[in-house]
Amino acid sequence: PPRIFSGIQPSGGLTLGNYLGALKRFVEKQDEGIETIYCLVDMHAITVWQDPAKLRHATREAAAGFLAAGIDPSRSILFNQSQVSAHAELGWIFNCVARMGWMSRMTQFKDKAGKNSENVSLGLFAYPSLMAADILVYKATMVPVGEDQKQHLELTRDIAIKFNNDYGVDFFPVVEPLIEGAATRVMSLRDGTKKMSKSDPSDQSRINLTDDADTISKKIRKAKTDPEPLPDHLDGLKDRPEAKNLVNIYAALSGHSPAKVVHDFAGAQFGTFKPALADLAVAKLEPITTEMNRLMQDPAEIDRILAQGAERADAIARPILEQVYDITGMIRSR
Ligand code: AQP
Repeated sequence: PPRIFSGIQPSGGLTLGNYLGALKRFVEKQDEGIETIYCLVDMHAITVWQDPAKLRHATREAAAGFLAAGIDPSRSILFNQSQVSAHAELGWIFNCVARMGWMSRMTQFKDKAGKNSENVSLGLFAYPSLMAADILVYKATMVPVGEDQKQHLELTRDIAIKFNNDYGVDFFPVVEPLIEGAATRVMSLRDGTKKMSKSDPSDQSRINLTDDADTISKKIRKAKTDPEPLPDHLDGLKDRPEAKNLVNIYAALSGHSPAKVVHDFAGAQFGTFKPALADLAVAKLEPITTEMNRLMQDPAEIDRILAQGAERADAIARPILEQVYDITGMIRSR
């Protein structure tokens, strides 16, 4: 049977990009009845320095976001990565399987390191190898992610294949990325060529799941656009990244296809389309924000849910890791 794994970094508040590209789809997969394991990858978050108090807060807030969006901890396993040490243990083994050259070709590393690659953490460089461990320590076969994670998932496949070859086993499965829907790549509201990101210095560039209705509306009304009205066909969005982005967001929030959205708003000016989008965004996001705020009143309850999830995750991961230790020749008797 298929098993789904995916994660989100608690490196700041969740954005509309994380919600539409990942979280909303995590809930859909859970509701399809597939076995789903979802992780707040706090060990990935510290590949870039995080203030400890903020990391703790962001981890609980992300957990609240998952629960508010519809993750049911009795059907999905929801936990934070550092509580299941099998991730780090398999991550080390994969550091010894993956090649330096593979990692140096990762575009996310190049983007995040910029010109200063001598001075970023070793963890940032090895990030995809820990990500491969996150997935394969459960032998998960399907990974719902946004478009930006495609290259990392290809590397996960390469690591699984090389491990199997190096040790002459047929142990790790080949992982399939699930990159689906109208919003696999939500763009910045200030620049239609840049991904919407939690770590963008401009708060105006993104919608946060913690934003109130007024803030969401203002950000959408102020979003960068071009002066043309909406076209009557999808082809008319080519070379109009900002317009295309708003149409895709509308489509993903409404559950309609981008083609239908363009059809419904053909010829409309942004003065009409933006308020409609703002109303839709508020209608869809406000209940989630309200529920998140309610859940954040009781952090001990969130910690309890994460601890329970960690126990269930560990029960799946530990036996798989023990087999890996055996395959690689580690003596495990005590
Ligand atoms: N803009 C986006 N559009 C669609 N999907 C997105 N995802 C992130 N941004 C978008 C998806 O969200 C999941 C979790 O991402 P992550 O937190 O692990 O890391 P990220 O991709 O690096 O996200 P951010 O927001 O850009 O974080 P920072 O700024 O810390 O790097 C993934 O499935 C991702 O595809």
